[in-house]
Amino acid sequence: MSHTGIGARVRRKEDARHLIGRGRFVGDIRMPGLRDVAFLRSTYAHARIVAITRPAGSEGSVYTVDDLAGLSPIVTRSTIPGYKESTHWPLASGKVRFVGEPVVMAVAASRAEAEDLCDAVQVEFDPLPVIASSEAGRAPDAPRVHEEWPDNLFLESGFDSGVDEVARTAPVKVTREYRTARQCMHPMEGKGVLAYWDYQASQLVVVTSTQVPHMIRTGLAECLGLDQSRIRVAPPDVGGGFGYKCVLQPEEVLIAWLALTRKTPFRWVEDRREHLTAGANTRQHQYRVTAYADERGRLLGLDAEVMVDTGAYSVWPFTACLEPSQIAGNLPGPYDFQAYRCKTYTVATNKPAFTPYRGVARTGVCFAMELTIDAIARAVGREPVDVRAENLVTAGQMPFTNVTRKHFDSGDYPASLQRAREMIGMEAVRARQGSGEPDGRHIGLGFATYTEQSAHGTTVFSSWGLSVIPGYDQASVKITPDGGVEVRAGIHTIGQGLETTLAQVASEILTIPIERITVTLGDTATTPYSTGAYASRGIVMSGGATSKAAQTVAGQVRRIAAHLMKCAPEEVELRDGRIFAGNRSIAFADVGFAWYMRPDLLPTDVDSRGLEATEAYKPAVDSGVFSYATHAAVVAVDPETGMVEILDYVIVEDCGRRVNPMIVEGQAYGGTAQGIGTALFEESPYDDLGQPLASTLLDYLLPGPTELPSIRMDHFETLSPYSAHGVKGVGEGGAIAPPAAIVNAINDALAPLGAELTEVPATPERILAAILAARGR
Ligand code: MCN
Ligand code: SMO
Repeated sequence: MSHTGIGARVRRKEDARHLIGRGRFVGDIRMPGLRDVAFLRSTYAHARIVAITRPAGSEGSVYTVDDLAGLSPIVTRSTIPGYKESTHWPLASGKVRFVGEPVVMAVAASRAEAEDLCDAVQVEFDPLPVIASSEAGRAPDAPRVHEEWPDNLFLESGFDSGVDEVARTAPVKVTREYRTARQCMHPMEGKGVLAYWDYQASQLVVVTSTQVPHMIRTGLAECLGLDQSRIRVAPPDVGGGFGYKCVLQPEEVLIAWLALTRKTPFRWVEDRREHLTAGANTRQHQYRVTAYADERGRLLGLDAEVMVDTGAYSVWPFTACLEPSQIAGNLPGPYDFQAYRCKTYTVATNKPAFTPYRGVARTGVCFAMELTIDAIARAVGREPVDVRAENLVTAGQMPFTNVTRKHFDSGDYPASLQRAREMIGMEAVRARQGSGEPDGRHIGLGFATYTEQSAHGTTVFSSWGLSVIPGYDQASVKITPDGGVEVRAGIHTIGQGLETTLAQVASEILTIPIERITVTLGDTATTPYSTGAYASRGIVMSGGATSKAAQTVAGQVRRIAAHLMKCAPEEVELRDGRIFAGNRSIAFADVGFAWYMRPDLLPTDVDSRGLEATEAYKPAVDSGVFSYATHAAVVAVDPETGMVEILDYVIVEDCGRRVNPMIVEGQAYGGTAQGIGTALFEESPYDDLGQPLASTLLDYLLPGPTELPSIRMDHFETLSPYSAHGVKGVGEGGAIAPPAAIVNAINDALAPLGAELTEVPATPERILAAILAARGR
């Protein structure tokens, strides 16, 4: 029998339906009486709503905020002192705060008719001055995004272990300003939600494309004023989430409210334009970083000031401050230094709310830190890879607690850098640079090393001010009467492969092949509580809970099997999908039969739960486990056109024990593709009036196969001492390093011209501007 447990490179169970078009997404659902919803959205970034005029006879089809009887606004709380809450009415109340904010909701038999209804509504706006950037938001006399606030800051916060001493004494000082562009995330399936009233269960059923079904139920219950037991969140297939779908969306609240009050089914499915101009915004950071080092480039300290343009509203449940908190905590990266100060400003602006996106703050943090390491290397005249190697936390220091109390559990960071250096062939690249390119392009080499914290525990969430997120997870495992297995977990499958890998974990313990294991995820009515799929926590948390539940069930099986085979439970061994005692064996079905059909065959002290168990996994250490990787890129830059070509790209990653190596590779490839988008292409610019300038995929450039290099990959497997089976999360890692590795490579290529880039995406325009600026110096 083939091994389908941990480490097996098995094909994904979910692909069996997805590859033949049998996935079932919100948009696929057919239901009698289903009505579609469209939104009239604000065309102004900041304006008072003077009047809304509906077409005659549209009562019951066109809604404004005044019609939302019984609904409470989304208010995201935080325990961090000084944090300001935003009151987010799902339909604008009194004024609009960003272009794309829903003002009117229309329902009709089809989306097209609902859009026509929206077109027939007249809204009179009285424009207000617009806060279109972090700088504008922080200006002394800036108008207020939320008039009841004294300023435009959700929070002013940071970390300070003292840098004054090193600032005075350090021989090398490097200061840079970095910017990462505002972006959207573009899962293949946009956000979508369908809701209906289930008369039989007397429940509101919300079929929503989400990463966090159990949390969405809590959020909806708060807004609707309904008991959580009266709400069932039953997510269907989710065509990618990437962070966008781990927050409560206003549209989700509105569709649920419609279904609750009208008791008929309603649906909204985001279109691409809504995603680009009204949905999630992410990534935009601005840094001012001063690094202090010795003559060899050994880091002595870091002083940073960071602004994050978090848009108008604080997302539920993570708040607008998640990203800045993570920036302050993660900026020191995988490096060992003690003097650190980071001041963060979470600025409210007239833009859509800022949501987490694969990598969360760490993509920007890695960009700022890794470019700073290269800048130090240039300042001291050494190879960046050597300066990097000498600053990394070493294997001998593990477990290592850094300046911001991140507790790195295991791994060999310098070895991943060394391996990447070998794979990319650094010496050959340097030789090639020396001889020059026949086509006049410049070759450059760049590295980036990062850590990926996953499976954070409760105290980490509470340190970010979040009280609704327990840092643990549960899963259930059950043997069916015929000897198959059912796994249930409240985390959801969003494309990342958990339907397969949780089956693999159960298979590892019970030895039953995954073909006989069904995995049910996400539905709040049928799965135990989970906070959901985000922060690369799935395999550590839900995998850990599945492992524990499977072990409990294995014990139950052993007890019954021992009784049936007249031996001691310790003599019973589970192997190859059967149950052995010495050279005798019985099937799992025999044990199933005994428990379910023949109580007379059971031992008297049998576990009354039978052949099933729900167990919880709580991280052994609250700061979780840390994956890490080094990415290396070789690029060619054309100084005449500013065009960049990625000639080579390698990844050396370590996520502990790989449950499914093929899925891990897929995660790293996919994440890296998104990271390359951040590095070179993707940008949602806004003008001074807060108008989004990228409203189609002609303006917003997503990388496709032709833009992506073929990526070479190697893996280390340093088992975490803190997690079940030594696993560490990997879902976000790929997206963290590419902007840093690629721009370091671009800067290496531009070094002979004296030009340096400090902003992504590294568009031809920006590269040419950097070259021209260097010429002018
Ligand atoms: N895995 C493994 N062995 C490991 C680590 C992980 O086999 N040592 C597998 C897991 O079993 C799982 C996948 O890799 O199938 C990712 O696991 P994990 O890192 O635990 O992440 P989560 O399950 O919590 O998924 C969320 C994570 C995040 S936060 C984002 S953002 C992201 C990502 O996953 N969104 C994705 N990957 C995505 N992949 C797809 N296709 N779609 C998304 O929306
Ligand atoms: S951005 Mo991932 O959902 O943590």
